[in-house]
Amino acid sequence: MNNLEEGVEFLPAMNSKKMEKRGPKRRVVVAVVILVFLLVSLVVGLLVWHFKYRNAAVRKVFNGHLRVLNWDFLDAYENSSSPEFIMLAKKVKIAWPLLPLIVEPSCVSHPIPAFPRSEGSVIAYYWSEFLVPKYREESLDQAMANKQSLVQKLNTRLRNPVLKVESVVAFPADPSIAYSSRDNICMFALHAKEGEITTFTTPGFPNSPYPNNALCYWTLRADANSIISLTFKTLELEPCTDDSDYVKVYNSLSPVEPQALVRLCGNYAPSYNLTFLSSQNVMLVTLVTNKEGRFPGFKAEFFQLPKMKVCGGVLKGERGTFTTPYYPAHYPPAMDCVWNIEVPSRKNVKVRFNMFFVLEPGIPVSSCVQLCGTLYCGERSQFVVASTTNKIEVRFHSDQSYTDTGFSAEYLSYDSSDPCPGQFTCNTGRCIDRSMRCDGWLDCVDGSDERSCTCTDQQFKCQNGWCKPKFWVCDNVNDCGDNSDELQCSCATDSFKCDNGKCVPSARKCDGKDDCGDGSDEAGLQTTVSCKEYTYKCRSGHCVSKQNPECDGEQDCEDNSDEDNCNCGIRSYTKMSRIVGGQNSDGGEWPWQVSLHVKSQGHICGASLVSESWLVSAAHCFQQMQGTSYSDASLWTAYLGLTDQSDRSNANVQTRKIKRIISHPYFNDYTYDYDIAVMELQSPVTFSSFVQPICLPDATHVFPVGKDLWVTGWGATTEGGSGSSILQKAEIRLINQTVCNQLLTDQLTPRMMCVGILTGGVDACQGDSGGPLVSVEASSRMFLAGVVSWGEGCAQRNKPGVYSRVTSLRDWIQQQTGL
Ligand SMILES: *[C@@H]1O[C@H](CO)[C@@H](O)[C@H](O)[C@H]1NC(C)=O
Ligand SMILES: *[C@@H]1O[C@H](CO)[C@@H](O)[C@H](O)[C@H]1NC(C)=O
Ligand SMILES: *[C@@H]1O[C@H](CO)[C@@H](O)[C@H](O)[C@H]1NC(C)=O
Ligand SMILES: [Ca+2]
Ligand SMILES: [Ca+2]
Ligand SMILES: [Ca+2]
Repeated sequence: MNNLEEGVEFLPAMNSKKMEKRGPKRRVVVAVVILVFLLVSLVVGLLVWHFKYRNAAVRKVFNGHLRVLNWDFLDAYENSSSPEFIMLAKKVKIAWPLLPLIVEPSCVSHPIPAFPRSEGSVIAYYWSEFLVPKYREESLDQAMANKQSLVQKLNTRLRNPVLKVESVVAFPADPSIAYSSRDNICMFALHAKEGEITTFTTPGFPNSPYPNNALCYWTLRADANSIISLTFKTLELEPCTDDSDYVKVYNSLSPVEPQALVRLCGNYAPSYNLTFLSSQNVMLVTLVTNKEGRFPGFKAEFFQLPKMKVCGGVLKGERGTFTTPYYPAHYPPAMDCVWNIEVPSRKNVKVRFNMFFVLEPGIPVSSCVQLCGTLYCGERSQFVVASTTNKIEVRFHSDQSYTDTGFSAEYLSYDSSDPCPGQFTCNTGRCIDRSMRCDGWLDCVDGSDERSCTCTDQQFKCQNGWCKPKFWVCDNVNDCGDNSDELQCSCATDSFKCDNGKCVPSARKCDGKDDCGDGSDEAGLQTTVSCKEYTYKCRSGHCVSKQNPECDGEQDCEDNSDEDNCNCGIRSYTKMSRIVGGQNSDGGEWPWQVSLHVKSQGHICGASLVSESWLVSAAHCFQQMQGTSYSDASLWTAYLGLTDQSDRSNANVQTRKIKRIISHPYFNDYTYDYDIAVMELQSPVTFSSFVQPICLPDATHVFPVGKDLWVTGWGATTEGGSGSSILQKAEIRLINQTVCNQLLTDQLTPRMMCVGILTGGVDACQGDSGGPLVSVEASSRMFLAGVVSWGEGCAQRNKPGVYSRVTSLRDWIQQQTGL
């Protein structure tokens, strides 16, 4: 009880200088900061309850605010020892005890300061605790949720007519804050200074990790009629799990879930937008940490902005753009915007959303965009909404909690008789390239580009009439929708399908003999088995039957050698930017990607970093061509940590000369068989968030047909062709070797593998010769599955791409590099 007064505090909404300017007549908005404990109550009832129900008591914590009318602000309220402050604090405390339920004034003291909201009134933020008998818990929840009756109860209780309470809001407190006991509590109160940026950090940042078992608060305030823009410049917390450390930001001074803006954990790539806007002149930032871990924490800055008067507006003309407020920052909560768009009267109008992120984590979507009577919510790829008149209205609503980065849109006028000149018009109004019609991919969201098609030689006709590229037949993925592309490949009912596609009688499964030829009918039986070509061999020489045991986080070999040397295949950033859009990669997203330059020719090939000193690339990059011997190591420079080819002097980029290049001696420049090479760097690289090695799979590693893989590159090939300045990525899928070999008229060797582009939206070449094809395995660790080899250099829509199969070339890589 003795720390009670510490929890009560009154603060002005704005600094006093500003108030003077406004003149004495103007009613001043006052910030009152109150921590109310429900101490004062009906003492008799309290005692009775104490004896009767103590053991069955439930502790309930509520946060909220109440608005007090007709109260003038005094400078003395800034000082919690002043008599004026103490008097007001008493009045508010007398006003507050709501229900005769309180038993124990147990002072859990996390003072949650408060703030002003509107002209002529004072808003007090409070934190109160109740101990209620279990059977009254529900009625307490109901009472607290009923705003009307709270106000009534409060006003009848008030003896002093000067204090008139207009509204009361109560929310159950955030459980992880209210019901935890933590050793380290820290509190900081900050007020934005006009025209200045205020910086704050976690305790110890950046020299020491933030404290464990801690609860920290930063209350951020700005002048009345302002809002706050908060940006985390760096943020590195414990990786996200259910009970990991987190930072939570509230659009309030109370840590209550209905006003939470975001929960942050892990670490974020520098391009991830971590700017958040409030809807009022306050914000609360909390840090909640668990018992262990050593992580740097965050550095944040904030400043005040004038509150936006109107959102939306009238937009006229042939075309134009508009975005959610403060895009690409996280839009403020509780916003309503309306854009009325009008194009010249002879034309029709359509709106194209290029970026659309209106997502609320784990909660039914309530922040939405309304167009032509339809609601659009969540996270969407580019889409178009067309109107059949020259007008369209776009409405945007954001609710009280969890905001996102919003949308960026453009409107265009179009001719109703020819909405897509030279292109195909989807029934939704979107324009797509003519070549996308009947190509087996849904390019129109409604699939209208794939209706009424005649299948070509290269396509498979599904039973439901769709045409699909033949290479999606027998890849264990239902592409037709009716599974007809997979039916002819399944085994008879009493037989087992091996990983290599062979069918063996079910009785032969687990009989100790390898009937499939790849061991898949015997996999998972015993842990230690006799060694075969397809079994993983531990360093001790023992073999295990488990498929792909390397670096999966489980000890499979007795000597744990399957989990040695696993410092690979993991990105440093757990959250990548979503706003760069399209197929552009984010910095640090593919830290093993290498760009190989030749003096005066620029970027020629890609490669993958597999250790501090070794790269894996394609042998065909190092041939004799046009009088240049590309096998000469001194011609080449390797760029690591590079994302943008035009930004090679970026501090995250490491440059290395090449010591030697070893191409596979069996490389055949006619068939491209054995298209692999390794390169040793002059000096080792330093691993960082932008430079990390990819895992090399064991020779026995299985990448199943139908698996999703990623290919990355700047889109250049040795054959030339225009690339992209930003590193591109594409998700592709492994194709059945038999099917692919038929399509490519028997050109495949066992050192090759086939992939096809997975999604309809990708139409440009994404990979570079020599560049990586990676597979995401257990616990998001990535393995090098292939090296871009031939087939137009990379995967294209209607043609499979051919890659060197790393597992078949693994032993050679080991011999050359020792890895
Ligand atoms: C706060 O008020 C008390 C009591 O009036 C006074 O002693 C103290 O000096 C004041 N503090 C400040 C910082 O003005
Ligand atoms: C985030 O959005 C804000 C506001 O538009 C912008 O100033 C900032 O540069 C963005 N940050 C990043 C990393 O894109
Ligand atoms: C590949 O396709 C053939 C049919 O063309 C099928 O028999 C085989 O099982 C498939 N392979 C795999 C691994 O699914
Ligand atoms: Ca299509
Ligand atoms: Ca399929
Ligand atoms: Ca393992």
